[in-house]
Amino acid sequence: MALQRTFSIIKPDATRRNLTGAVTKMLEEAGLRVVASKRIHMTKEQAEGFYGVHRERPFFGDLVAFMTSGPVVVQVLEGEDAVAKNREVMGATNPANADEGTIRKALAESIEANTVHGSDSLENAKIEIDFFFKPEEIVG
Ligand code: YYY
Ligand code: MG
Repeated sequence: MALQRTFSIIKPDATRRNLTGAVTKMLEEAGLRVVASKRIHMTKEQAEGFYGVHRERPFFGDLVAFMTSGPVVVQVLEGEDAVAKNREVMGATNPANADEGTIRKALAESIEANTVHGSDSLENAKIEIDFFFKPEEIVG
């Protein structure tokens, strides 16, 4: 076990439905600590850059449109094995396949409007945290 930091986004479907507290509660109950948080409205350029690995995928345009359709809350989460723990509490990408007790099972609307983002590796967590946060914005 190791203390890690990971990156999370509470997506526009959740901010629209006033679920930022509900999502954060589930993250905290999973043992994750919010050590940085800010509400932003992503620009098209930010969303395209952030999801650059998906640029060639058929859903890329829709994904960028969705992520810029309303405010999001970007967060840094800290905890033991935070990367894997966050992926576990998020649930599967498609809420139809998500396990009971996960955020996406409980709250997501669709495979696109799936409520949360979470880094998929420690390496990507560092890259994604640096994409949105300055070091002094993270208070552990
Ligand atoms: O990491 P995770 O968010 O669970 O899934 P990814 O495969 O990285 O895809 C990123 C994002 O793209 C996903 O959360 C929703 C969207 N998406 C989609 O709209 N349709 C797909 N078939 C796959 C992904
Ligand atoms: Mg992903």
